[in-house]
Amino acid sequence: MAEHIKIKPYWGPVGGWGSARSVGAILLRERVPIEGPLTLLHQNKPSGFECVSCSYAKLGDPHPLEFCENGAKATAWEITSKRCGPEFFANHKMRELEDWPDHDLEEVGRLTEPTRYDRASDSYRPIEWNEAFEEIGRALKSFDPTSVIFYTSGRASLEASYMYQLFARMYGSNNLPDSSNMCHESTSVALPETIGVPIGTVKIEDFDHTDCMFFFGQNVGVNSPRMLHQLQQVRERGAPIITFNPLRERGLERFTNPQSPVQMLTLSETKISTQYHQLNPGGDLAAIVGLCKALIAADDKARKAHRNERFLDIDFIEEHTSGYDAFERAVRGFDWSEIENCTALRREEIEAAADVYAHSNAVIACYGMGLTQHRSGVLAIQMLSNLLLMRGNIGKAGAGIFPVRGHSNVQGQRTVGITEKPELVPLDQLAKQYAFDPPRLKGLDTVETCRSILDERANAFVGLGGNFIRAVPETVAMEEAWGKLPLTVQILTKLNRSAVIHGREAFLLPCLGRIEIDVQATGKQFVTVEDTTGRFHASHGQVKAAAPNLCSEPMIVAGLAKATLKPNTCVDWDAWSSNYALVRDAIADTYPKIFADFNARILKPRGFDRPNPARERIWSTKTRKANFVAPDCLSEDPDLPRRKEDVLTLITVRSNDQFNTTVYGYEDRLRGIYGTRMVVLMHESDMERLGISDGELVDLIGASGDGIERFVRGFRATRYDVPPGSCAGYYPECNPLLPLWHHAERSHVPAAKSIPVRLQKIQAQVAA
Ligand SMILES: Nc1nc2c(c(=O)[nH]1)N[C@H]1C(S)=C(S)[C@@H](COP(=O)(O)OP(=O)(O)OC[C@H]3O[C@@H](n4cnc5c(=O)[nH]c(N)nc54)[C@H](O)[C@@H]3O)O[C@H]1N2
Ligand SMILES: Nc1nc2c(c(=O)[nH]1)N[C@H]1C(S)=C(S)[C@@H](COP(=O)(O)OP(=O)(O)OC[C@H]3O[C@@H](n4cnc5c(=O)[nH]c(N)nc54)[C@H](O)[C@@H]3O)O[C@H]1N2
Ligand SMILES: [Mo]
Repeated sequence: MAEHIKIKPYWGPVGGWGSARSVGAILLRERVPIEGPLTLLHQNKPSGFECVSCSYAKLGDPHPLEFCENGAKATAWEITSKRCGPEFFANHKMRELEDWPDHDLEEVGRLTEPTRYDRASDSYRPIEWNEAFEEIGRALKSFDPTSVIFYTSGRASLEASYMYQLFARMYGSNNLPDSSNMCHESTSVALPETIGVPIGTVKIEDFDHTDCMFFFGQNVGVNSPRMLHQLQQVRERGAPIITFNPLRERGLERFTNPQSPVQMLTLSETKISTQYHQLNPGGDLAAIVGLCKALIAADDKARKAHRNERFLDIDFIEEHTSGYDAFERAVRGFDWSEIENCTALRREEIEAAADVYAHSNAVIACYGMGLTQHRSGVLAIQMLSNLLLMRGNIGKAGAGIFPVRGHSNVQGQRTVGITEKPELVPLDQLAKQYAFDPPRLKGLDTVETCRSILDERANAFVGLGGNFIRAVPETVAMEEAWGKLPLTVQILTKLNRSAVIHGREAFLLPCLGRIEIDVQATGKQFVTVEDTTGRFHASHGQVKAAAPNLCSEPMIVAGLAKATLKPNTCVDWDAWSSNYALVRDAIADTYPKIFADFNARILKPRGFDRPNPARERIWSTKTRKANFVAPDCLSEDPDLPRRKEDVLTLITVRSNDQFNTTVYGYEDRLRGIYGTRMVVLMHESDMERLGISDGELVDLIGASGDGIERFVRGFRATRYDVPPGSCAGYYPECNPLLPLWHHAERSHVPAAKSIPVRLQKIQAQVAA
């Protein structure tokens, strides 16, 4: 439970002793002091397990300790010795647990038994695995398949994910939304149109050759800390790093490598960003247009002076791209005053960044949720692609576009068929391989799933991991509708809100985590994942299962499939779940170009790469070229011009002590916020203007203008270095403020980084 609130600026670096202390503390708290450190030695090693935290790449020649503070926390959280067994449920009603914070629910420990919701006692009661499968199968058979949702959170392995999508499709549904729909779906929509691949083009080796990096809205020190090692090397070579972010994130400023004895003992640190541009939330689209505009101006000047040095890569543009002229016209058409207005940056600042870009030969542009989670997120990513294409920065060593994905296998799940978009799946091949008629109708993505639940059209929700109702927008309405769902089935490791609030019939199916040893009838199994650079790796469990009665995810999917589907001689679910190599063979048959010889190639210590034509400058687009996209507006949000004076733009962020809805603790060390997550970070000029003092408790009221009342209460206003007119709060506590319709156009990613809100003083309400 949160206690002892302390808020003070943090001036230290990311990493360093603060990080080491934090890892030690969580290992003790989860009561894994001996096993923990030993397990950490196997993290991200060829014969070890893949970290269950972020999706960052794994090195071919790993450090002795290849993990970060947050990876260590994720490991401790999974291998905790705490348990949530039948005795816990016997003593707690769901009504009571509805008031528990996210941290406390997961902190109870690992679930140990399959359970079924019992209305009389308002709690979950143990059930035999087979009975659970039979009951769920019976219910699913009674529903229209298009009214059933099969959600996936991005942690499940390639094997479990492939089986799960096949199960859903054989059942008759393409309703396969996943966490990616709230995350990098904007990337998956933007990049195929510009460079012909749905993923980034950077490999870890590129860091050795890059001579400039950009960061747009990605908080590397918190969310992909292992990348700091590469950044440190980049900085040691003298290459600049330029950051655009509304918050001054410590993890993008300075780093002390906890694995460098010299840096630790001398308290020395590496400066990460050489330029830091604190722009308005959603100002990226305009900022990147500004960068392109400055580059065009520099090139005009060079041309007029008849200098040989051009700032555009004319040969590349002519040979490899389409649409440049229209793009250039559009960029020339925007005024600097409009760009300055949207970004809150001065023209000279943007020109300074453009100047570094213009003089660098190989540039990597990294980005994260700061770009994808806006109404115009897809266009902003396409602008970044434009910027890179102008100087041929795609398909050359040391250069490329680098979306840093979230969950450790979220990219891989798409690769093996987890998607609601049937056109992205080789349905004809599946039809042939398994002699069935796959559904062709488009399935529901996350936002559409929420709508179908709100409208009471959905009959069942099956979740392969994740914490759906806590992660999605419109929390209050969603929770109410969630309780009316005829059936909820959660395959999970720990108790969370999506289990506590439950459907009329509900089952919890606890599974093994990836760090655990998974022994099946044919022996010890390993699973596979794809990292954010498109490399596949094996992951070998290291510790004893948390409880004897847990099933692996493939076993659970097989159990559900057998109980639900008509027998099909082409799929032997039992054989698959007792030997995952057979699932890998099946994946290779479905996707031969990517996975041929899967079982042999995955044994290589560094894994193997997925083909990426854009890296070879082969453009799998309609034009067979890389496409420039002409921007038609600079605004992050089409509704913005109508906003009133007292409306602030709320950014929702992650702390250094959480993994998505999993809250490890209340120490956001890097932002200096301890003991509470109920804060709203504000600029002092807004505090003054609105008459709110530092530390005062306020309510946040949704201000999207759709007439629906949305609020969260009792947040501590905290003076912080955010751009005037914006404020920041934590995800998921702020999700009740996010309207379901407020999402990126085309990708449907909820615009969680630009939520219009008003602040209301609590005294004012009392007086009224
Ligand atoms: N430890 C840890 N690691 C994680 C996660 C975690 O919760 N904890 N989550 C995982 C997942 S699923 C994901 S998707 C990733 C998320 O990792 P990130 O992509 O880093 O996502 P966020 O932390 O939500 O926000 C990123 C940054 O965007 C900035 N930002 C906000 N709005 C804007 C904007 O308009 N423009 C710009 N330029 N910047 C903006 C914020 O200040 C913040 O620094 O991390 C993954 N890794
Ligand atoms: N406002 C706002 N909302 C956001 C975001 C934001 O930045 N702001 N970010 C969005 C993003 S990027 C994402 S990815 C989503 C995240 O949404 P989800 O992926 O749905 O949520 P998580 O919090 O990662 O899920 C945590 C749960 O997963 C279960 N779990 C953990 N490990 C395993 C495992 O090995 N197997 C199984 N089966 N279950 C396991 C545990 O029970 C745990 O409670 O949230 C989105 N929502
Ligand atoms: Mo994510």
